[in-house]
Amino acid sequence: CAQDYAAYAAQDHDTYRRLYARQEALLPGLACDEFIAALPSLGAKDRIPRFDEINERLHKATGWEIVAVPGLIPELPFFTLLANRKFPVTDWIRKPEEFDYIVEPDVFHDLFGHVPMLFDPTFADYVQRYGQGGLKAHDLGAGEKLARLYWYTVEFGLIRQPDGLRAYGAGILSSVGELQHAVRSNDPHRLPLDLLRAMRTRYKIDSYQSSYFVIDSFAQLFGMTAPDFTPLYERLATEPDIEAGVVLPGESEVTG
Ligand code: HBI
Ligand code: FE
Repeated sequence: CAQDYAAYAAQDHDTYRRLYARQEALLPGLACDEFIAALPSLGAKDRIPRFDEINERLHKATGWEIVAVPGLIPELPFFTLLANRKFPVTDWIRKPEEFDYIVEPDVFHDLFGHVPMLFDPTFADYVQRYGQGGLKAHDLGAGEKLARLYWYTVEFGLIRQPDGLRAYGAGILSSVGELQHAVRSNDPHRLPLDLLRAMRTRYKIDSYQSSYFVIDSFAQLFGMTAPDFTPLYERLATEPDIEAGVVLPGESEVTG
């Protein structure tokens, strides 16, 4: 669908402005450098930006564009959009009473959380390759396994920078509380990203994560996903799922 800009009430623009201001203040030392560098590319801070204004900049940067959707869409159209360098962005914003938390992604989660990272060429290539892999996974009935990889990278991924751990996942970057929890707290377990381990690991959608996976660079993330996943899916079919928060014997945690 197209973004119905006239449908936004003054209150909606004010909600966006308040969410943006609060979240932007939390980023230093917690959000990865690429995210902080790209955030201004969203344009307006004091109102919900026009998607076509963002698309002019985004398409120039990495050939991606955002498309308005009414909310979560089925797996197949989702993967198809990503494979074509189109990112679905929910076009409505949460109500003031949902200011601190909303389960389903709204325009703030999608724009503030996801879109800045799509300005990074390597990460943008990873997301397209993820979409292409999703189409294959869908045919193999492995969509749920691959959804976990999306969850533990695009939504809740951490990256190790020379100056320490930082967040690149949209679910962390668009959340007030989870930004500190994911990057600083001693409670969650942080493991080096391994494709099989991540795709075996279950996740919860309505609480802070108890497991996070850490990469060393977006080039590493892109490189890991080059091979065909079919042999991985075959192995996954024989290995039991792992509950979030569990560290298996012999696993070494990432400390930062
Ligand atoms: N739909 N709009 C939207 N945004 C998402 O992030 C999304 C989706 N549908 C499915 C989905 N994500 C995940 O299940 C993917 O991992 C498949
Ligand atoms: Fe998301």
